[in-house]
Amino acid sequence: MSRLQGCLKTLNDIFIKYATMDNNHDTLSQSELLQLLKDELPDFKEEQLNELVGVIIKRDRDGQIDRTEFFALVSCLVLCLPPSKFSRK
Ligand SMILES: [Ca+2]
Repeated sequence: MSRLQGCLKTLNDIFIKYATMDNNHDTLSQSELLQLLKDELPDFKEEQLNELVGVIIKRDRDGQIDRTEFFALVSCLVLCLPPSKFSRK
């Protein structure tokens, strides 16, 4: 498996892991999204993640983040954050 394939599989696995924490397995609720970001972006401050999730959920029409919206969110994070956020320490 190539690195990109591995990354896509990992992202999909992460989505499934958190989306299935409640009865709606196809989407991330606000609490599922917040838990995902806290666990998977441990370098971020909790206040930053709370604010980010608040903005995302407020702008979302149904308050549920589906797979397409999750991948769009990940793309936005990659594009908006400085490359140093992704370098290995
Ligand atoms: Ca869910």
